[in-house]
Amino acid sequence: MRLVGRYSSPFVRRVAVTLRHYDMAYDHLSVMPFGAGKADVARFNPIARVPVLQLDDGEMLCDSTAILDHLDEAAGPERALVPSYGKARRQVLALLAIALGSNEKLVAALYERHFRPREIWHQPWIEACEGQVRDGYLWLEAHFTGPWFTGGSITQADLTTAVFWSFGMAKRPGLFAKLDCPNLRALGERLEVTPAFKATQPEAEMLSSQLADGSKS
Ligand SMILES: N[C@@H](CCC(=O)N[C@@H](CS)C(=O)NCC(=O)O)C(=O)O
Repeated sequence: MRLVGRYSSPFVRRVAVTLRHYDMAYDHLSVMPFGAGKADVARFNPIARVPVLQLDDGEMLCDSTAILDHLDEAAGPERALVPSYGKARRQVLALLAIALGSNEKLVAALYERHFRPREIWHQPWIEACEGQVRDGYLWLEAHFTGPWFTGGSITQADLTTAVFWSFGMAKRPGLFAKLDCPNLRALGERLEVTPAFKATQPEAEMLSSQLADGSKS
């Protein structure tokens, strides 16, 4: 298998930590879907987005949720990080919907800062997106059971939220440091020291330096 995309993308990284959690071997093609890398990514995905997982027979899976669904199936129902059916499945999917939505709103606000000249940043849009980010993480915090999100077993809600939390702390430390989310902070710290997370540290990337000025507050 070949994973396309850089670990600096939280969507790519949640796939990578899951592959490692399942002990599934993969090659990593570390390319960015912007600038010079865009044409490389378009070889794997017609709309040049990451992540893509290319299977050994050449089949391409696009979008982290579709990729993780395949990995769960390959891992089998006993090990799957999203339970196969029933209330347990709905519970994990409900948590993932809010984690994914919150991260997408964070990315939308980051893109506003990155892709538009500072003079025409639309501050009300940035604030609306970041308000949704805040509400999403506070909801997740309130729904954390412990020791893992849904109780005694680790699920995809844990891996994904930890990846997204670290991404938010790196990109918008001013916003994330103010969030009253001790459970999510502890979850992130706990998982970041595991082999799967250590082996998938985000690369330094161009967006960081270009965003740094406006995104630290
Ligand atoms: N829903 C997608 C989101 C993937 C996504 O937003 N990827 C970003 C990198 S973090 C990307 O490829 N951006 C380039 C673009 O949207 O043109 C997933 O879960 O995989």
